[in-house]
Amino acid sequence: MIDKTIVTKIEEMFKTFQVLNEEGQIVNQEAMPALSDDQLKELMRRMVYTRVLDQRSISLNRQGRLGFYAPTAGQEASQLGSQFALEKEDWILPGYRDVPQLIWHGLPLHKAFLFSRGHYVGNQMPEGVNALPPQIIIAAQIIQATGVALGLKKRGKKAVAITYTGDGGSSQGDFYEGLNFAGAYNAPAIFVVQNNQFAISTPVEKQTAAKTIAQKAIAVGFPGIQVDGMDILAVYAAVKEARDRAINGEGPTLIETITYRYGPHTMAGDDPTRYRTEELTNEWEKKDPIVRFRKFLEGKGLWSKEEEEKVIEQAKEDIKAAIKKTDETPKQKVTDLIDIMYENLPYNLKEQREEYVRKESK
Ligand SMILES: Cc1ncc(C[n+]2csc(CCOP(=O)(O)OP(=O)(O)O)c2C)c(N)n1
Ligand SMILES: [Mg+2]
Repeated sequence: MIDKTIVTKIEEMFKTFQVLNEEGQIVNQEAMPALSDDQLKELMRRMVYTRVLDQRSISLNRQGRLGFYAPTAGQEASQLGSQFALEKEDWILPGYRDVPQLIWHGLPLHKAFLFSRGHYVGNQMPEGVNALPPQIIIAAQIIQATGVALGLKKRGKKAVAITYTGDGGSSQGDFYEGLNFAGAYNAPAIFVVQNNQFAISTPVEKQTAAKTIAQKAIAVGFPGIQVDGMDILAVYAAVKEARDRAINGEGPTLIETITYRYGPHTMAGDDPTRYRTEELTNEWEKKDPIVRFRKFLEGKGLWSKEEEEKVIEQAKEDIKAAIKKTDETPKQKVTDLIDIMYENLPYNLKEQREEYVRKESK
């Protein structure tokens, strides 16, 4: 009666999709995305730039010049390859670690720093930057992405909503609800689960009995794919196809990117050596997205040490200027928080506002 092999049969269908292997060789020519040399270089430029941003953000945090920060090193291919497949009109609903995608979608660097400091200006997207602020509540953005996608569909826009969560996020009720609703209403949504092997200290093996997270799409009636998340070409190709599907009315896609974060969960004080071995991290460093893409580009004569140096210098310069701008932004006041939340103030807040206007003018 109950076919016990059904699960393994389905799981066997979920093979990790790869285009570029660890040695920087194309292993799947058919799936090689049609990117120009300039676009390939741009992918590299963005990964190098983002790695520098991560290193600088960590030291700025340690100096007390930034606040909340979730390190991104290791996840560049997953984050930037997926964003590169989007168009300006697409909407991003990020999680707290997904600041790089926002930056390449148009969020100015100083605003990313203000977000880190908990300043409301960091959560205000400039006009034309289609994104929500990074979500801290795990997987809440999944439901919201389905809603945004349905809104785009209703308005007849040729655009998608893409959202990101982690392996841990895939255990939340919101995850299943959001996916199911998107499937039921054929929403133009892309759900990316960045499986970086851990939810803070919990390993993915403890997260679910399923062998892949990608297969969870089957239960809600749309396709899922597991992608080598250290391979920027594979991530790009998968998201590009998912986007094409979505805008052609073919509905949502679930994409699991297999990746790893080199750093701690956040800068708030977890110690990864207490839940991960050094050997494991070393293994993942061999899969590094920048190292393999550098090999690939060098093989094509498209990249040099000098070029990389230039990107690093540019990133450092931009970060310096952005931190200056962050410091120059007026401190947020209590009245700001009241003013940005309401169009019409309830009476009790009116009273509080008046009180704070008095205090702040002293
Ligand atoms: C609803 C909810 N529960 C718990 C937390 C605390 N929390 C913050 S990050 C995190 C782990 C998330 O891991 P994962 O989804 O794998 O994402 P990663 O941090 O690895 O990118 C938890 C439990 C939260 N922010 N929201
Ligand atoms: Mg995780």
